[in-house]
Parts: sequence; structure tokens; C-alpha cells
Amino acid sequence: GFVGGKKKTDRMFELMDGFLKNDPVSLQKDILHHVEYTVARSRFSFDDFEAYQALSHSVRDRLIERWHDTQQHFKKKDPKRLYFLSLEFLMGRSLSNSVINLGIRDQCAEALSQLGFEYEVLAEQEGDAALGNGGLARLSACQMDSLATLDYPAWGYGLRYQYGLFRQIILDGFQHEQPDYWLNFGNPWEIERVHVSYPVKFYGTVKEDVVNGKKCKVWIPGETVEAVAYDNPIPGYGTRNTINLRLWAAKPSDGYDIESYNTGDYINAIVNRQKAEIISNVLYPDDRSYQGKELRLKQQYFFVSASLQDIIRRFKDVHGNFDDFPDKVALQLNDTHPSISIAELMRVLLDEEHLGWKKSWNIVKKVFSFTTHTVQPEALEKVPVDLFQNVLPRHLQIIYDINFAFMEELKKKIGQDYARLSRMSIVEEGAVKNIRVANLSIVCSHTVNGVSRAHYELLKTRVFTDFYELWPEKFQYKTNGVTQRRWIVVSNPSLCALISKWLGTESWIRDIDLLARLREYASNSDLQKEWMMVKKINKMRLAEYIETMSGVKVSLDAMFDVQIKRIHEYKRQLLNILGVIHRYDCIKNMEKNEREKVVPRVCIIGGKAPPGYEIAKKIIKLCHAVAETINNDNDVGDLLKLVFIPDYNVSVAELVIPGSDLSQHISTAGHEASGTGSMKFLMNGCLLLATADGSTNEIIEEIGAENMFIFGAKINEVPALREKDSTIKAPVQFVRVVRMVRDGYFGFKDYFKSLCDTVENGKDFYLLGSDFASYLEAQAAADRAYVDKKKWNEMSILCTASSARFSSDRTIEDYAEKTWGIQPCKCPF
Ligand code: GL7
Repeated sequence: GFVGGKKKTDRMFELMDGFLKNDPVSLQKDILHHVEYTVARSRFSFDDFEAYQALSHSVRDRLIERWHDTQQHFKKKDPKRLYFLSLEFLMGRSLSNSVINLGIRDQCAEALSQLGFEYEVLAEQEGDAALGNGGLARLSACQMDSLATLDYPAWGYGLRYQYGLFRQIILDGFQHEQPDYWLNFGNPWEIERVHVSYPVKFYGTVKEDVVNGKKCKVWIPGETVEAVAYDNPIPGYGTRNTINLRLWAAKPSDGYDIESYNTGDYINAIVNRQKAEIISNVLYPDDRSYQGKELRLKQQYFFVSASLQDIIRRFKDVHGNFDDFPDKVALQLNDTHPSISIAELMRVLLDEEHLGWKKSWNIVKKVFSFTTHTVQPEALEKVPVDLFQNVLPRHLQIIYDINFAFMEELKKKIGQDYARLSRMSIVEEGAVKNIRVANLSIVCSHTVNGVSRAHYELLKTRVFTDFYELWPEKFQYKTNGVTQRRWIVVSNPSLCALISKWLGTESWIRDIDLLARLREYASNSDLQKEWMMVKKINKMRLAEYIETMSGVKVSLDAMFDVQIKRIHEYKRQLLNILGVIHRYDCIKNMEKNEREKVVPRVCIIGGKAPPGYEIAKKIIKLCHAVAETINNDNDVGDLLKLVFIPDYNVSVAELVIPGSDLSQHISTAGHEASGTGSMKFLMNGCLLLATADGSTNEIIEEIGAENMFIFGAKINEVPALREKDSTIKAPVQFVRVVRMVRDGYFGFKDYFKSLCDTVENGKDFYLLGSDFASYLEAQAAADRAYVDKKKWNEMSILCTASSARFSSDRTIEDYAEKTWGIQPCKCPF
């Protein structure tokens, strides 16, 4: 239509005054506009939190403009799109990341300062979006940032949990969990799409029917829940492209339980209706075992079904039939959690689109790619068949049919090797029949990716050997990476400025390979001086935080030695603590003149234990008990401190990582699929003390073993070591420190008994005893290196300079080219 002789949309755009401007005065106007109309504070008295809200809404407006243009552009170009399906996204804070990616940080800071506010203080007002557990979930967030920055036509899909990962509080040294009701104070970073909603069905029965003269199955579900979309714009850096992370929330469906209304019990009917919301209520807080939980299966199906309905609707808007589906759609399964989408796509194509088995299967096997993130058998999901039958009866049939066809094909290839057939079957026979979700994912995906080279080797030789032998070409790996935007630019502004100064450009923020140019200055004393200053500033920030959180005053001259990650036996925080006890014991037994040579340390540990994981919780308590003894021992003073940082999360990591000198990644070799924390430390010029596990070997290739502290058994040595009785090989120092814990040196003697049992009496599964001596040697080597400040600085610079390969930009480009077959689709500015 036309208005006043102009095209209506042009006239509208004119009325909008064009796009929002990013100069400080325009930003001020917007902030004040949002104070008045969005936050609705009385004119103009507003506090830091309200200023944060108004600023966030102003930033969000800018994100929305770009988001619209990007989606419009994708629509016009209709490229092959990537849909990244993940049950977890650990986004952390959005404000600081958004202003950096939009390139408006300084303008915001200036705008605020004239209004009497400080940008940094406002940024601190934001809580973390913690819709995930650990590395896997943060990886998804880093990858979304890279997808946007590299202009890929991608969408993320997940669940909008009302309760994110629990908050950890420490009482008397024990972990307690508190709900993280993160939406309490509103969430300016999401856009509720009331009109984008889909029904998701559960339970019921399956009937035979005839459609167009053909026999088919009809699922008559027993319950319907509505999935409502919440969009979270993800801005790229240095580009207009802003992609979408669409999270689904469960709402009661209009058609829900109509029967109960007719019984006259209106109140109970409403209460029952409301139960639908439970599905998206809470994130499972254990990062690797949730076997056989009905709610977990419902969560998985809920987000997958809504996402596929959305994806298919978008596809059908443009395409008349499904022939082009595999050329337009790539579906990425982030671990097995979304793998039920395989059966769901098959069901839609068969039962709703009536494409027939052959055609449907041909589409399905071309669109899915699967990335596995684990080597732990207990993390490979299994769903009891009974549970499946009850919740998703039609899907179970489809899985049986897929498995039948697979078994037939397999028999033709390998003959009657029943042991192997039964290992590879999607259905696990036994007292309890299970669906093996990983097997389903491998059979139905065109590509199976590991997350580091070592992980890939383990997949081939230990975890999925049968499948690898059958389909070697399916197996690949894409070593994980992290985004330098969040992990340097946002979290370490001083280092960011220093790097740009020495490289003479900010281009490394998009083009990470440029970082390698820092190598040539690694021994330059001017750079080293500035480098040390930056570290000092960050250590000061961290020291202040430690004092506020734990009351412990730490010396900036000490080496800050950090291990932050989820607490797990395989990650061996216990090894770290036993090492600290050994250090303490040594200092206590030293003569005065020997003590002068000791390199002072602040040992920092942080992380959450899964709520039901007793041993992990005991490790946290032990850390506190040991800290209590050491930190109150004036005789030791600044030579050694041990602090536990409570409630470790993304924003705590942003503070801790830049301020650390040394970081520990000390899992028993063969247990950490990749590890991504090490990459963040590396980028921030923090030296690594690590086992040759996960991605560490690849890091060694980049920086050289001489610039790291590597110790312990190698992946292929571990099985043989386990065969032997590990206590025989445990050195005397190990026996001694465990004995101190056992004998109650740190109190809580009875409580720690079972913890000590995990590493003694031939039960040391994670090989703390046999790795102890080489661990201590690596620690001693770190001490020696720290004394030589020049050398240490050079190594620190080399860490940052060698970190390019561990950017998620590299990971994503690799996936785009080798797995997804997608091309950048850049929205014009
Ligand atoms: C993990 C792996 O344990 C970790 O090594 C890897 O870096 C990460 C991302 O690929 O995935 N797998 C897993 O289940 N969690 C992880 O962090 C929780």
C-alpha cells in the first residue's frame, strides 16, 4: 500500500527515523526513554539495577534491528541453514558481550558516565543465564558466537528452563544447593513470541489407519502441551549478522484435559493444566547421568518436537516438497540429548507427510550430524523401553523399525556374529530392555564427531569400535574451541588492549590467526613489562574478590594456581588437594632458610558437585577443611593459601581466568573428552599444568611441551596401570598425606573415610597414587619457572600467541565445511 505518495513500509521507516544511532547522546536518549517507559521509574530517580535494565533494553533494540535484517536476508537468499539442537546453553551475561559485538561499548560507557553511572558497575548487575551444566553447555554458547560472527545462516534451539543450574552455597564447608530462579528480575535479552507456539504431544496409543488408500499408523496422543518460543538474539562481532537462539517454554495447551472441566471441578482442572509447565521448569544438574527419568525424556522430546515443527514450517514456506530438504537443512545433535529428533523427523515424514519409509529414511540419514562429548559409558544415555513405550509409543515403533532395517543390513555385512550384532543394536536386551540413544544417533547420522583428536582415537578404539569398523568414513573430530570475544575481549579488556597495541590492529578479534604474530615479541622486555602489569591488575581484581568471598587475604606476589571446573573424581580435584597438603607438610618441616626459597602460592579451587554425587561433595568439604587449617596457620603465612571460590559460573570464570598464573587440567588420561577451560586460560596467558588428556596434546603441539607442565600416565598406559594394584606404586608422600586426612588432621575423620577409600586399598581407579610423584615434579617445575620472571613472562606470552587453533571460530569453520555443508550468508550493512 501507499501513504502520502510513498510506499507504506518506506513511510514507516521514515517515521521510525531510520535505524537507532550509536553516538552517546542517542544512547542517552534511549536509556532515558526506557527508564521512563519500560522500567517505569519515577522521573528520573533510578538506581544501578534500573539503569542496567534501561541500558539493556537500549542495546536489545539495536540487536532487534540487526536480527530483523539478518532474518530477512536469510529468507531472501534461502541458503542451507544449520539448526543447532542442544538441551543446554550456558550463555552467562549478555550485556557485556552484546556491547562488544555491536561495537558500542565505549559509547555506552560515555553515555552512562554523563548520566552519573558507571558502565562496569551496571554490567555487574546482570545475573548469569545458566541454562547448562559445564563445558558442553558453554561450548554451545561459544559456538553460537562464532556462528554469528562468521555470518553462518544458523539457528540455535533449546529449552527455556525456569530454574537454571543450582546456586552453590557453602555452609560450614559443605555444599548446599539453592534454586536459580533466574527470571525473577526479568530478562531483557529474550523476546517472547506469543504467536510462535506449537503443540507437543505425549503418551496415548497408536492405531492403524488408511490414508489415500495406503495403510498407515496414527498416533492418538494422551496429552498435549504448548511450546512457546522465546528468542534470544546472538550478535556477531564486526558484522550486522545477528542470529537467533530460540528457547521453548512449556505452557498449558488450550485443548488440555477438556474432560476435567466437565466434572465441575474447575479449580482442580486449572491446577492440573498448570502441571504442563513442569516440563521446562528445571535443568537436570548432573552433567552425565540421568538414566531412566521420565521428565528428562519429556524435556528432550518437547524441545525437539517444537524445533522440528518450526524448522519444517520455515522450509515449507518456500519449498513445495521435501526433495530439497537435505540441501536446505542441517540438523546438528549436540550430544545424544536431542537424538529423539531422528525418530520425530521420521514420524513427521511418514505419518504426516506420507512420504513412505524409503523416501523418509533417505532424507533423515542425510540431515543429521552427531557430536558426542564423552568417553564415560555412564554418560551414554539409555532409555528403558517401557518408559519409551509409555511416553512416545509411536517413536518406539519407528526406532524398532530403524533397528530392524539396520540389523538386516549389518547381518549382510558381518554375517551371524551375534555378539557384535547385539552390541551394535539400538535396542539393548536384558532384564531391562533399553534404547541406546548413542547407537541410534550413530546409525542415523551422516557424521559422528569427537571433540578432540584424542577423543576421536578413543571413539575408534574403545567406545564405538564396532561402528567405526563398519563406517570408518562417518567418524571425524572437530577439536573444541572457545570464543576470544568473550574470553579475552569481554573478560580481559586490559589484555585485549595490549594485544591490539602490539599487533597494531584489532583484527585478531575476528581473525584469530593474527595472534601468532605475538610470538616474535615474546622475549621483548617492553611487552613483558606491560604484560606483567596487565596480569597484576587482573590479580588485584581477583584478590579483592577472594577476600570478599572467603575472607582470606592473599599476596599478589604469590603464584595464583587455579583449578575451576565441575567437581568429579576423574577431574581429580582430590589430587590437587592432596598436593596442597603435601606442600603444607613440606613447609612445616622446613628450616627457616629453606622456607625463604619457597615460591608462595595461592591455590584456588572452584566448582559445583552434582547434588547427588556424595564423593564430589566430600571433596569440596575436604578442600574447606584443609583451607581452614592452612589459612589459619601463621607459621606458614603467605607461603601457602588455599581458597574455595563458591558458586563457580561463567561470570566468576571471567574474573578468575585473567587473574591466574597457573591452571590445572589434571584428569586421569582417557577421561576428559576435550576440556575447554584450558583453552580459556591459554588465551589469557596462563600457564597450564596438565595431563596428556583430551585436547592437551594438541595444545602441546602449538606451544611446545617446554612451555607447559605435563605429567602423569598417558592414555594408553592407563589400562595396564589399573590392572596392577595401584597402592603398591603409590609413593610414600602419597601414603603420608592420605594418612593425614584419614587420621583426622583436618578434622571430620569419619566423614572423610570413604573419600580416602577411593584412592587406597587397591581401589584407586583414577590413579591418583600412581600419578602423584610426577604431579609433584610438575608442580616443582612450575615453582622453578616462576622464579625466573623473564622466562615466565615469555611463556605466558607464548600461551596467548599459540591459542589461535583453540578459537571456536576455527571449530565452526571446520564443521561448516566438513560436516554441515553450509556457506556464510552475510547481511549487508
Ligand atoms: C563434556 C566433556 O566432559 C568435556 O571434556 C568437553 O570439553 C565438553 C565439550 O565438548 O563436553 N561432556 C560432557 O558431558 N560435559 C562436558 O563438559 C558436561
